[in-house]
Amino acid sequence: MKLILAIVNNDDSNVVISALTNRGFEVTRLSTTGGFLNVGNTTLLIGTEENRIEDAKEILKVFSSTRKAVKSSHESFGRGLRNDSVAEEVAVGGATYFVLGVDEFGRI
Ligand code: 2BA
Repeated sequence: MKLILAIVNNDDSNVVISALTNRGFEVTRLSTTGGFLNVGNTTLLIGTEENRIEDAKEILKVFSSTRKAVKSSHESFGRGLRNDSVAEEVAVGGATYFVLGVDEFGRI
């Protein structure tokens, strides 16, 4: 048994979750916030057998888009945009994932 943690864009989350559940995966969604951009994203918990990891990754790949996001400088947070604020463009996504081993899984 493995646990996939997958971080996806909020805009992709519904379609990714539908695709996963249609293929028989069990999914829990968490509302999360990225530490760098400080904007909301979605973290999926997907418990699955090891032989289905590649299937799940393929679905994440197909249904998660890469997009550009703009990060303004830390100096401007809470004070509105200033003339000397530096905006930085970063590429976000598709999905960032981790695969963890699971010692035990059960329902009681
Ligand atoms: P954020 O932390 O808000 O990061 C958004 C995007 O900003 C990242 O996209 C990356 O392109 C860029 N970025 C992040 N940290 C950076 C840094 N120190 N310097 C320059 N650019 C940076 P993604 O890599 O696609 O990540 C999307 C979201 O996935 C992240 O949102 C975070 O919530 C999560 N994530 C990514 N890598 C992670 C990791 N190693 N551990 C935990 N969460 C991670």
